[in-house]
Amino acid sequence: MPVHQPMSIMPPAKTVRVRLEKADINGDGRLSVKELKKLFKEMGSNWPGVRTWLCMRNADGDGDGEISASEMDNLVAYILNWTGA
Ligand SMILES: [Ca+2]
Ligand SMILES: [Ca+2]
Repeated sequence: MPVHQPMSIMPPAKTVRVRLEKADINGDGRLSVKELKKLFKEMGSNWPGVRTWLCMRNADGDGDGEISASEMDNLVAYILNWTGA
């Protein structure tokens, strides 16, 4: 059993969603730039700021700078598309 398992294999959508829900630190049901960035850092991303920016560009449908519950599906789909990144 490996002691440390990096995010080299893309997790299923459900796992991604659970992680995103846990990333909502202030519990308002929305993911802010700050909360997303922290999550990507924890996931071991080399460029959490860039990742966050790309996520916002792709998933933040109404452009208010936060991922709401209805935009979460877009974000999950986008993250699952990162295969190999
Ligand atoms: Ca939040
Ligand atoms: Ca939004």
